[in-house]
Amino acid sequence: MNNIKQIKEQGYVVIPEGINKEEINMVRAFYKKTAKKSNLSTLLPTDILKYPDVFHVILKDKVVTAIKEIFGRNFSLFPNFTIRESVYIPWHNDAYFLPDEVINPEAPLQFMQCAIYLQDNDPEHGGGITLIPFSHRLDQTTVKSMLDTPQAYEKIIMSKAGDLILWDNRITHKSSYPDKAPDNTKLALQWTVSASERHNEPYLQYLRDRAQRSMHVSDYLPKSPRSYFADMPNVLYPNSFQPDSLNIMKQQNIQFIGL
Ligand SMILES: O=C(O)CCC(=O)C(=O)O
Repeated sequence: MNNIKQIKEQGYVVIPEGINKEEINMVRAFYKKTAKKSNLSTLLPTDILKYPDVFHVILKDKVVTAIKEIFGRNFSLFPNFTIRESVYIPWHNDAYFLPDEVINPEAPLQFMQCAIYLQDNDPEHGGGITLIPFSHRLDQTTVKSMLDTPQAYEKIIMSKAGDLILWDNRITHKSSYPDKAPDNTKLALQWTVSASERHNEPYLQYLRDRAQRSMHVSDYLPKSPRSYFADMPNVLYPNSFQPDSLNIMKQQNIQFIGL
């Protein structure tokens, strides 16, 4: 199945080897150093921008080409790029706050969540994402009733370290929970891309609001990502971006939409 058909029908796509081993090690080393300095387990976007080798992973040709192919057009970035350590988030949906014309099951894809997990995923050790395929095309009442017996519908995405996973932000998903203690720290590089022309403002308002109040299951977890949301207004275009990053974004026609 091609990627366009796959995301339309199943709500997600896995692009194998989005990044290579060297890049995985580079991002892991950056996380370790930066998390130690900032004492945060969800890194700040402004810290990522200071280290273009890491930010440029998001701008890699292979990554950008896959996103453009799926959207069928150019896309925009929000200031919500981060690296997160060992988040384990229960079942949730990241689109229900958007207007009905974006989230209704017939609407075309407008927002995609992107994740590169820096370790393999498997049912024993976790390390990636589990989702309900096709749930982006179901109404909220149906999905809610499916969550009474999620084992009947869920799919553990058996991704390998460095794979790029893209999902329609209407899909219902959770972290893959480990049965056993993981071999190494679970890390993920995560960001959102938009092909929307009319609905970016409600998305941005949601990002602003999450700096002020708890609105998402992950806001209630012991390691709240509040400082990450509070940092987003500090990402200013073009001043927060390095000249190299601005050049790649220009060449790739990637627009940045700040708060
Ligand atoms: O990375 C994970 O474990 C879960 C990510 C997630 O649920 C999200 O980004 O909404």
